[in-house]
Amino acid sequence: MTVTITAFAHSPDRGRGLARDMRVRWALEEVGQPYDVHLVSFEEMKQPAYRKLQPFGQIPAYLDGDLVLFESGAILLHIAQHHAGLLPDDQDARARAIAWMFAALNTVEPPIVERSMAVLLDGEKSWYADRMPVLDDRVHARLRELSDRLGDAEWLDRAFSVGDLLMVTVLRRLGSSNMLQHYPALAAYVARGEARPAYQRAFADQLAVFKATHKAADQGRRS
Ligand code: GTB
Repeated sequence: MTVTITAFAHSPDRGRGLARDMRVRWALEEVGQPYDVHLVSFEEMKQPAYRKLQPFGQIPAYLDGDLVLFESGAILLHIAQHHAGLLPDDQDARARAIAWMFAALNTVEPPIVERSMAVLLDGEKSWYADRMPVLDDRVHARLRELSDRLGDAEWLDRAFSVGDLLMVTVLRRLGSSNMLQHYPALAAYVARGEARPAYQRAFADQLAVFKATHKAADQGRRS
């Protein structure tokens, strides 16, 4: 059965691999599971037919035979549980890797997303200048704590796991802010994730989508 995931037909990240299909692509590449990608427009994402796959009208969704899944964390856990390579065999280590997934999604991602949404949408608001230092501080607090915990280790709990995969994709969202520069251990951690061949393949694939759709739009404008 072919696995299919959904992704933006026109990603607002312009090929930087910041949208949440990237983490699913990366996980599928890590475990060697081939997959198809169904590209969806913003309009299609909000239609009832798409909401049957993803109730909130978002990407990514994941389809494998009769199984339809949404929420990138649940999709990653499913992939990791059904293939070797992303979760340790030892039960305690497995539980800790899953705890790092939750930490990435519930503890580290929210302040990062809140800050990036403010940068993206609220620059003109009267309260923006007062609000940003608060949002910056919340992100810095998490980065400091994560960096302290990582120390000089390569990965969060010995061997690379789906917890690291998720955490790296969450930290990448800070890319253009330069905040990671204050935490050399975290910057090196992200670079180690990005250097993995599976990451490179996933990144190239999502970039190819951006280039193809960008080129088609350019040709449309010229004709
Ligand atoms: N909790 C869900 C999950 O983890 O799967 C969240 C899914 C989600 O937020 N999807 C976003 C989406 O579909 C795309 S990834 N948004 C459309 C909508 O809600 O209408 C978030 C994202 C979007 C853009 C950038 N960017 O431009 O850099 C980065 C990340």
